[in-house]
Amino acid sequence: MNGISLTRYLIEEQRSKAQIGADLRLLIEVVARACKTIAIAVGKGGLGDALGDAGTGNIQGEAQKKLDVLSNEILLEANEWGGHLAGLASEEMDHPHPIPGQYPKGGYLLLFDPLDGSSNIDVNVSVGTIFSVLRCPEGMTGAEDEAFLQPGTTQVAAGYCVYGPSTILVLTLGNGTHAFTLDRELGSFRMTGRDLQIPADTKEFSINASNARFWEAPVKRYVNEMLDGKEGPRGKDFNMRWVASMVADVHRIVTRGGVFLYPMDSKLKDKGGKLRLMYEANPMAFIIEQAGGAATTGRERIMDIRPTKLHQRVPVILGSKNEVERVTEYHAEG
Ligand code: AHM
Ligand code: MG
Repeated sequence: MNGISLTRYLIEEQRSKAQIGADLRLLIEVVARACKTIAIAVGKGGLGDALGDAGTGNIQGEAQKKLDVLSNEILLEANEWGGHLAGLASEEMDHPHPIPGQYPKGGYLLLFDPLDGSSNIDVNVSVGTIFSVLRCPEGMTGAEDEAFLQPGTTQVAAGYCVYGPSTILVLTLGNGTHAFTLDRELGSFRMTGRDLQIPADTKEFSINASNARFWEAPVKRYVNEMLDGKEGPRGKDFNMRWVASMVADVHRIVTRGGVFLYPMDSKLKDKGGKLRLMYEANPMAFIIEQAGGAATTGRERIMDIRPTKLHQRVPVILGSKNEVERVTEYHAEG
């Protein structure tokens, strides 16, 4: 079945398993189309006058890159008129973006980090888009923060698009995790991986080691044991990889296994963590679990968290199941 288009995959899902309706199919197609547009902007690099700072900041006090702002606009414009959404929320916007009055409204909510890994844009390293789809609760308009505050277990779809040497969309509709590579000549996404499976064991880990002195004891123990290699309690050598674009780091794990950690540390305590629950941790957790992996804060399954704030941050540990379970045990032991 390799090589079918994203459109065909979605139509077959709609037909055979009644997994998705026409609205959700349209939504995914529109997001994929927006990702193609972002891929073109990212690919132009310095030719497009899109590199560098936008000179603005987002609600989290982070400086926005021009491509952060552009990608956000591309996703908003693509999605607001189709009639499939009740509202949109983004890492780059303080509050949800309501559907403009002249357009029909639908039953879904779309959340996204339009361009994750912004620090890598100017140095030509992979960046990506992450998205999550929820149902708009009864009695809400989709313009209020509260409509979006649902645990990850309620997601109906999630995905990311990595803009690397090739552009790859990884998607779950709750029925496995699948990869689609952009055929640049045809301009369409074609399936290049069905039912991706993350190996339960791994010899590769991913963490920003410059934060080591701020980590909590269970994470220090876990990482130190890996660093001790063959001679240590793990009895094997580990390799380390850190792209600093979550999308790229997660894509490596989805492709060949591994464990990714952005754990709690003493300088992140006030914020709750580094990565955002609603449009980074939850969609990635859904994708990872659908590929046989696991995702936790160290103390709680990511998708079980009851969100209290749209821009809430959480610690994230995800990837190969046996590794995630081991870190979780270390947290439980204190
Ligand atoms: P961003 O959404 O502002 O790009 O921030 C999220 C990124 C993740 O992609 C990545 O895992 C992390 O921040 C990198 O952090 P660090 O600067 O500690 O390497
Ligand atoms: Mg991000």
